[in-house]
Amino acid sequence: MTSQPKFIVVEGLEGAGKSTAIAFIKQYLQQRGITPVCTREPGGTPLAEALRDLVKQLHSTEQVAAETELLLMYAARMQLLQNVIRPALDAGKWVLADRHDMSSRAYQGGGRQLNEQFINQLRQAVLGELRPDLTLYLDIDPAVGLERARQRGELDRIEQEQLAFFQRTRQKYLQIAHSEPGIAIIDASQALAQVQQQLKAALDQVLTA
Ligand code: T5A
Repeated sequence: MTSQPKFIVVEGLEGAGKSTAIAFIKQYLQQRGITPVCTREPGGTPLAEALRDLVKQLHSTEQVAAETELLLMYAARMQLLQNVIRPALDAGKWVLADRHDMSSRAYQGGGRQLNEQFINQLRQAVLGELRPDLTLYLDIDPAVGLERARQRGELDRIEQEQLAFFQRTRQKYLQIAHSEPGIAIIDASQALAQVQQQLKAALDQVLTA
């Protein structure tokens, strides 16, 4: 088993099962003597959590510009990177992240159709060369995912978007997953046991790398 710390990210649309997957992965790693530092985005520090509240709440008196939304995501990400993710990796700890940069590329790049060059400039400024060792992308039909999310309670500002927004977001997720290394596509429409089998297979690759 490797002693190198790894940065593992779980991605996907609302209701894809990210929280459920994170709980499983955490336990799977702990059984192998690894206690990961768990993060979520946007959020994970007091300031970044405040930005999360701002970005998720409905603003009845003004429209949130897509560029503003993107900048808030990267502001929260910078704060989390500086205060949690980089220090953890530098200290030799594993990091298990509920969403990261791929979310901005998919939601703001795909869903909101923001300029890719603008996003890439922000990525470079905020992330530099940092990339996850493994991204587990939980792929789900947005209609199925949103129905799961709806059953859990009230939908937030982004969750209230039209289905077409989530279809564009999914397309961008898939486009990135098919064209870049280190991304495992997990069929999240399957029953939990099958999803966990897929997660194990992908994790075992980094555990033995
Ligand atoms: N955002 C975020 C951006 O636009 N840009 C960015 O850069 C970033 C970082 C964040 C919001 O911000 C946006 C995206 C989001 O809109 P969030 O709370 O982090 O919000 O993300 P959500 O996707 O809203 O989280 P959810 O809790 O809705 O989804 P999960 O975590 O994917 O799903 P989970 O595990 O809670 O499961 C949902 C339900 O499905 C069941 C679970 O038991 C649960 O009831 N379930 C299954 N049912 C059947 N079969 C399975 N295989 C199942 N797996 C789970």
